[in-house]
Amino acid sequence: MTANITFTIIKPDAVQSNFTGKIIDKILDAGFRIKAMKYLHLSEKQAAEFYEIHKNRPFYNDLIKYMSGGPIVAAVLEKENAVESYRNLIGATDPQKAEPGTIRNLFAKSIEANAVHGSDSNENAAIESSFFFSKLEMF
Ligand code: IDP
Ligand code: MG
Repeated sequence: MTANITFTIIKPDAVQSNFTGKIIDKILDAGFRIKAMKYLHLSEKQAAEFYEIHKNRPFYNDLIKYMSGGPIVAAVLEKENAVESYRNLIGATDPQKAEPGTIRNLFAKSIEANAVHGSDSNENAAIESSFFFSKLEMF
């Protein structure tokens, strides 16, 4: 099987808590290669656009405020079976339900402030990566 990509964000709560380095270590230890990475602060408008697929969910407005509330780290990651492998590494959306040792189990604060994003499909990994990075920025 050839390597493919997933997209991640180290979310504002985790950056604020200085977990960025520890989370990147977990990602590299799990065998992912970083294809692109940047540190940035989303506007509310940009966060709303990124999470547009959730616009009908009750937590949407809070999610936009939270995701634009502080700086984040966005990255494109490469590994065999990247999407599923990364979802396994980060654990369940709700950190109370995340397996011990997963990134959300170790670093998340709540179901909303849950430390990291991970794409849910190859299609969304491509859409999300190109939201943050041009082709020239992905090596
Ligand atoms: P995922 O990040 O595990 O794929 P999604 O269902 O796609 O979870 O939700 C996107 C993000 O929205 C979550 O990572 C979390 O930050 C937030 N979220 C999800 N469910 C809830 C909730 O019930 N209350 C508050 N925030 C939520
Ligand atoms: Mg999701």
